[in-house]
Amino acid sequence: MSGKPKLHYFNGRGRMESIRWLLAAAGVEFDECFLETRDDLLKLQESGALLFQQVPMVEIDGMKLVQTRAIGSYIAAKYNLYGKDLKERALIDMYVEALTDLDELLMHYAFQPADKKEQYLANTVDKATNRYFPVFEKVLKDHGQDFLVGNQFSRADVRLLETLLMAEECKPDILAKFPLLQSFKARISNVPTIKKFLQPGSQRKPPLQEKDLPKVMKIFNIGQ
Ligand code: GSN
Repeated sequence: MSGKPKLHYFNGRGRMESIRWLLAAAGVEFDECFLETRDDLLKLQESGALLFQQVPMVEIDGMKLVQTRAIGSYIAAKYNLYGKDLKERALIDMYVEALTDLDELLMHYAFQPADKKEQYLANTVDKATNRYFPVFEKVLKDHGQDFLVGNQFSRADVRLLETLLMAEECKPDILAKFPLLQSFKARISNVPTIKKFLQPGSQRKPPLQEKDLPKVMKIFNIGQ
């Protein structure tokens, strides 16, 4: 058996993308098993491999982990991306959860009906630039360090970079008023494992395309 973690999800970002980023940042190679049809999901459910009948699911260290947050916490702790003590961990958790909230807003943009897209994007950009980005800009300014927490690379840095890039996909100049986030982006993009993940041909997934929506919705029985 290969020692690599095996990721079970559809061939797109969704909830699994942050797990892909985390493993890549840790320099861990992984295999992926893609759900292509609803039948693939039903088979996986019937096999008993999914504790709550849901994906993401990651086979790692003899376990079948589900629940995105739990999976992320395990990987972050295992690969020393989770701070030096409980207080750093709490700070990292707060940052990661906030970025997850913003990510969800960004991710749901693709699912908006055509006539709601513009307003949805405006609201999301407003949240990003008035609620979330100023916090991270200030954190970097106040401590003057390269990383968000404890002067060492953590899952919070990985999550922030992932989110900054997603936000730029929605609005290319969204970081215009955040010089420290711009330099953070350049710096973290240059961490060797991340640099590799950002190159074409990696397991990083492209944004969900309109044309892929029906397939994903069918797999998960959304809106049926
Ligand atoms: O974060 C988590 O992993 C869980 N709290 C939620 C996982 C979840 O909702 N999975 C859906 C797919 S939507 N995107 O990941 C799922 O597996 N639905 C199948 C079903 O039969 O409920």
